[in-house]
Amino acid sequence: MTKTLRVGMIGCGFMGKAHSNAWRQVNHFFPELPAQVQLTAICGREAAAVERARSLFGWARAETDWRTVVAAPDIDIVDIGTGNDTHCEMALAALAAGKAVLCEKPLARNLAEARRMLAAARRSGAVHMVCHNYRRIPAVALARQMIQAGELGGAIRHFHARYAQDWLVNPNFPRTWRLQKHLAGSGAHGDINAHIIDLGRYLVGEIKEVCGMMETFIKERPLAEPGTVPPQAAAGGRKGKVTVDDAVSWIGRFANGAMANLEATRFGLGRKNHITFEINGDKGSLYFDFEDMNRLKFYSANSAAGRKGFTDIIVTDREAHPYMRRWWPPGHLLGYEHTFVHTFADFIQAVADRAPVHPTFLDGARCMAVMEAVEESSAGRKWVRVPAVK
Ligand code: SOE
Repeated sequence: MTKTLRVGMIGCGFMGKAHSNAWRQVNHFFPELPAQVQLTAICGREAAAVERARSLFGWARAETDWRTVVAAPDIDIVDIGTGNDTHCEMALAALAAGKAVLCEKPLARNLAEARRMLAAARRSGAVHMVCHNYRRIPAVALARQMIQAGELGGAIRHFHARYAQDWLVNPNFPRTWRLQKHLAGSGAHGDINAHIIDLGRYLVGEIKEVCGMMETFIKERPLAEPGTVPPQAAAGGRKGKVTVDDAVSWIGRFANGAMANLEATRFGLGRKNHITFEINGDKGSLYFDFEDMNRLKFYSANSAAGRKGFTDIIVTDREAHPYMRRWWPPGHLLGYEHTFVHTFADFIQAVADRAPVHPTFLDGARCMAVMEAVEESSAGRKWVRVPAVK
């Protein structure tokens, strides 16, 4: 008999929408999953907004107190898609109640919180995962397979990545929670650098030491009018201090000797959600650009003389490419929303099997350890070793 897994989702903003869509689609496109998902409860602070999200996305009930969701006997999975200041408290409560937990990135505001979450996850024995959805872009999953199979050679030399957005270029963009350290933990660093650090760890390995620089270009912004979507400046023209970074650049060394070179910015004018990476090995290279996410570019040193150059792999082959047999005939492209469907499919399988699923809270905490080392490096203008997280 197919099992039922009942989901309680906390958060009904951008991630609430992306996650709701994936929970609704996952059983249709992954019919062999051993469990059927039920969209049991969606939770948000504001009753009218959460009720709107409930009816729009097809959840059975709307809640305004996350503690009710976490404690509910008819919930098996708690999905946390709220602001970063709430992740730790919610995950600890959900794990203590024996629920499986899927948590948005960054796992927490800082390494201390992430370590507490990891310890709680281990104590509970429940399945836990951080929602680094970009790992499950078919082209990225293929890149990992190719690296593991040695197609880039025996040694990786470089991981070069950039995540650029531009939504903060306007100095009148208001100071939302994402721009306040006590709520967000950090700025571009935790929000988007966390994604490319995660990709670096996934594709190349652990990062050993770092040297970074962080910048806040606009130090004060208009206060935000609470509850406005998109965020509006409050009347009265008062300003508040921005306490997180706008941009971060850093270099580092992986434990396997590869060099890292990463940049994350909310000031990449013209760049909306620009994620690129290039990986150079001693026998081949890969290049990926999220704005062309169905394509992976591959250079092989083994190509015949006179035929060398980057070739385009269109990652839509049902037989050869990760996740693609669930979707369309070759050449029919996937988008951003599919990355969540893939993530949730693997999560559901793991919950049904009671097996670990990457990226775990250990991955989330190790990512956070790299982030804290970059912050320490930037503040002290020095190289810093990444603290061990076991
Ligand atoms: C905002 O910068 C944001 O929504 C991030 O929070 C997501 O993680 C990223 O994938 C898209 O941009």
